[in-house]
Amino acid sequence: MNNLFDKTKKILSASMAGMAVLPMVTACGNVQEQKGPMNVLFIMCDDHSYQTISAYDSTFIKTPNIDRIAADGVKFTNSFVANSISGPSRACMLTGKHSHANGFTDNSSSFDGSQQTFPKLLQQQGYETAVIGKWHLTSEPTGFNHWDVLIGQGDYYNPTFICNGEKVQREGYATNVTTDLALEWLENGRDASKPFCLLLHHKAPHRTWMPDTCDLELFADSNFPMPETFYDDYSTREAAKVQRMSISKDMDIVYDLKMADKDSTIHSRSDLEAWGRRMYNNMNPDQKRAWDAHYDVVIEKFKAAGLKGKELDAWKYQQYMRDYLRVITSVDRNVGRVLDYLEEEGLMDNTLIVYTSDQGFYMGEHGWFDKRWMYEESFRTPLLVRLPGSEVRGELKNMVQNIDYAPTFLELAGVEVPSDIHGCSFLPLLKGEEWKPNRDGVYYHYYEYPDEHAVKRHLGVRTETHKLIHFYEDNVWELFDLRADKHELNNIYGKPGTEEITAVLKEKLVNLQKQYNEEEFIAQ
Ligand code: SGN
Ligand code: CA
Repeated sequence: MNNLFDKTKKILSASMAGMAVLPMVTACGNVQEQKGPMNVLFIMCDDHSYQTISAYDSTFIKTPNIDRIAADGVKFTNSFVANSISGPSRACMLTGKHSHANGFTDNSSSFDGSQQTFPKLLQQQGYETAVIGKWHLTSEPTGFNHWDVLIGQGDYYNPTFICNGEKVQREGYATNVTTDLALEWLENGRDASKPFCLLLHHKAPHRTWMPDTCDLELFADSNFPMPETFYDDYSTREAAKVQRMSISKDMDIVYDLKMADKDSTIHSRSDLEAWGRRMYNNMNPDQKRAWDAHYDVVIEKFKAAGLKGKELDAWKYQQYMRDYLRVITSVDRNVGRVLDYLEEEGLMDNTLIVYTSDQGFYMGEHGWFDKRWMYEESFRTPLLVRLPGSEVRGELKNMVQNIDYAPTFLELAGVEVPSDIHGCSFLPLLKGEEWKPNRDGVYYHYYEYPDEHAVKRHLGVRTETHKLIHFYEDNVWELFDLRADKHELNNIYGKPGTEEITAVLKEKLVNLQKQYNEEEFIAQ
């Protein structure tokens, strides 16, 4: 570890090199000038629902380490994505632009790495930049001094990374390995005379929610409350009737729920069953032993129970939740390791810490797993931010979006935000100042149909009170009054009395499309 003297030297040399002078909020709300550049630690998980972060909701799990970020900072309760799926969401974050403008509209796209991104702009400002963990943008990362990323979705066990162009397979569990790599880069990899921007992006808790061996017994006796919308009949929502992300119908017993029995008497959808059995084969003998010690017992009980119908649904839900929460436990523990490191190294006072997910996720609401929809559970994403020096605490209700991260980081670093960026810096909110976003409502566009979960393409606008969605290929509209119908069960589009609000929302939608130059999709 570096000693304090070395650190003082580093900070001095950086500020003498003419780095940004950052504002700092005092206890009485005044802004003080703090010398020296602010580091950025941008932690992101894949598919981490706000329902499973105790800073938001402690129904399911306690996440004491992730909550540390909120305790010394803020939690956004209306934080949204622009396109609720991995690659597109990441491209929106990197560029600060909606999908049609950054070109990465669905997971089959390849990111044009020659375009402007916030890591590149920070790098030009003298930052040392790195991305470690999930990348999922197909092309090689650009704008990073160091990159060590999983291939595609990456594996939970013994994953292969591409480290600055070289393939490396690493033994261990992905969340631990990714954290080890991040700590190693912070400690020995970076040029410590420069401020850093580290994108620490976990694969977890993405499907198939494989826990670390040390967490397998957690929650074994827990029974989680099934959401009240689990048996939603989608009676007012046409697109929701044809999706394929139902826990009851589409969640696979062998692949998703790990019932890969050794004598192969349990069968599921043939391709998924084969994958489910293959995932196990990727483990080393110790990992397999720990896995078997847990799942073999669950498998035998499952076989003996012979469950059907609603009993089987309930079992699937519990099994899904247990594995998902075990994976979150590992994420939380590893977030704690990083925070401890920053504390030990005296970096807490000079590092902006962000915790988020590439989108929200269904924990059985509407009967679903997965994401993609503009409905709240997947459109909304967790966002916890700790800005050193700021006294602002608690909940921020302003509607922010993942296109806002890039301009926020740029403003923090003293970089002029390029005018072609769609997002809007929310740094003023973090400092307790007035925030005037450059938009009237939040715009959304999802493109990946049919793909494996059959969610129709749609776009829409959300205000603080309403949401208007257009499934434009079928010309089907949905309108929700979010105050009266928080679960979005009652589509009131076309109902008497909604003419005025519909017209207002359509105008907002068209205006946003014009603002973002997405004219080919102008709503009818
Ligand atoms: C994989 C998953 C899907 C998931 C997509 C997108 N199937 O294809 O369930 O919706 O990723 O997720 S799996 O069998 O490969 O697990 S994303 O968040 O990475 O975009
Ligand atoms: Ca994701």
